[in-house]
Order: sequence, then C-alpha cells, then structure tokens
Amino acid sequence: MLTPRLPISFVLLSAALLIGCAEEAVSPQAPIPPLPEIAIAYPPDGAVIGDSVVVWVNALDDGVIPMLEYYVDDYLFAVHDNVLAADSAVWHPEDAELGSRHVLTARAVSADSLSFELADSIEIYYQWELLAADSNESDGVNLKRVFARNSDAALEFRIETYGTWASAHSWGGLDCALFWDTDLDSSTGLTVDDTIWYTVNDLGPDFAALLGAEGDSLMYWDEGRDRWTGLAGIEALSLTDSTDYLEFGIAITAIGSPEEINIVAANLDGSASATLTDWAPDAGHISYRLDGTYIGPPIPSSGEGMHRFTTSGTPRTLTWRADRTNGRNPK
Ligand SMILES: [Ca+2]
Ligand SMILES: [Ca+2]
Repeated sequence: MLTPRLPISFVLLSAALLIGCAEEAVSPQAPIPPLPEIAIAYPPDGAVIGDSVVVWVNALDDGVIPMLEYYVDDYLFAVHDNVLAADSAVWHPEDAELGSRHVLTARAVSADSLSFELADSIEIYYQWELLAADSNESDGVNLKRVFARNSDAALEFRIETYGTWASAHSWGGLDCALFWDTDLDSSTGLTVDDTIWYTVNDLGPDFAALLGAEGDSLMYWDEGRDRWTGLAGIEALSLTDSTDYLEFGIAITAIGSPEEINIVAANLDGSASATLTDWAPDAGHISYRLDGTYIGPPIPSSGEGMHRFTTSGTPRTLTWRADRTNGRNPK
C-alpha cells in the first residue's frame, strides 16, 4: 500500500509540534490545588470578648490549607501549617482599651509563595461595647463613658465618670441612674405627662437602675401610681468608694426579656448644688440590641455581692425617685 507523500513543510511542522508536546509532558510544573473556602466559626461577628478568645476556623470544603494565618487588625498572632478541616488559635489582648473594636481575620495561604489566598473577617469588642462618650461638664462627678454587654441571660453595664466619688453610698458621693425603655415606646413609662421633676430626654423609660446614695436597686415605673417602685435584681455589683467607675448586671428576665432597649444614663451631683444633672447622651437616647454576643466570663463579684438588692439610703428632696409633691422642682 502506498503512503501518500506529505509535503516537506508539513512534515517539519508536525515534528516541531511533537517536540513541543514532549517538552510539556515532562514539565515539573504541577497545578496548584484550589484552597478550601474558610470561615471563622467562632466567635460570632460582633462578639464582646473577655481577657482571651479562642478563634475557630473551618474549611468549608475538602482540602488542606497549606498555611493559616490569624490576625487582629494588622497584627499576626498565629500561623499554622497544613490545616485540615478545622483549626483554632488563642488571642490574648495586651494593652487593648476597654470597649475597643477590632477586626479579626483568618487568612488561608497557598504554598506557592503567598500568591493565592482566601480570608474571612469579623468584628469583635474588648470586654465591653461602648455606648456613649460624654464630655466633662463640671468640676464634680459627671458622666464620662457608658458601656454595655449581654449574654443570653445577663445584661451588664459599666459607667465611668470624670472625677472620683469618696463614699459611693453617701449623699454627695454618687447618685447615678440608668433608664431603659424596654418597649421602645416613648408614650409608656415615665413621660412628660407624669408629675416628676425630670424627663429622660426623648425616652419613655419603663425600668431604671439606681446606684449610689439612693440604694443600689432596680426599679420599674408603676403606671397606676405614677412612681418608681423597687424590684429585686441588681447582680454582680462592682461599686466601691474612692473610684470613678461602677459595673453591675441584671437578669434580662427582670426587665421582661426585651430584644432591644433604648437607654439614657444620668448622674445627679449632690456634692455642690444638689441640682446639677448630667445626661448621656445629652439629647436623644442610645439603642442597644440584646443579641447575646458577650462570650467572656461574668463580672467578678465583689464578695457576696451577687443578687444584691438594697433599699438603703434615705431619699432626699432631689432624687431620681422624687416627684413635685416634695416641694422643689430644679428644672
Ligand atoms: Ca458629662
Ligand atoms: Ca416605654
């Protein structure tokens, strides 16, 4: 059988192609396997952490992560090699400010000189979430910053002041109040129509926590009698003499288990004129979601202070509880 003779030019071209294919077949270049998708599984986005946090990262599909890097902001705090499926690292904040916000990032990096990467980021807060920063409006004790955090069961606050009180539970020491609108309705609770010497910005507070000279107590607004009435429930109180901050917590069930509340903080400085009030914020209110994102340990209790409830302190004319029938209206 005769084979048709190919033109010389085509034979040469075919040979060149064969040589080219042979070179490709022996190339040492291996394809780069795709990285698995990764996700930060814990903590949840927006979490408020304690003194340390364990960060868990999951690979969402099969594969090995050649290198897994953990960052807080731009700081690399852990690197793990050849991660399979799930991995964790611990961050210990050092010199972080209370209430500071940080971006936590996990970055999966391929083995070929960092050319290929996947990342996931969340936001976290250190110890507390900052709700309000208030200016220094007097020489006496006045509000500086208000913080909050909540777990599924507890709602906790930290209040800092300019100036230091001497005796927390004496007149002229501290008389601080935190007002909560738990039904988000300014027409219920204490309103402008009620016969009391103050209104709480644009809030219709249904509950209040009093701390200091009027006794450390949780109150509710009695609509029938138009007055604050005591409830049990102040927990984990950290309130001492000769300092400028307090921390306390309540059971969320004590205020009806709301999902969101509006908040105004107030301080009554009894050391000078006994009429000087300070509000945070100065106008309006703070909105706060009780989303259970605090994952740190509970506030250390001062001795046997858990579930502390007192009504000690003798109410005076100008107090958060007082009404106009006491004869004086400082407004
Ligand atoms: Ca202030
Ligand atoms: Ca209300």
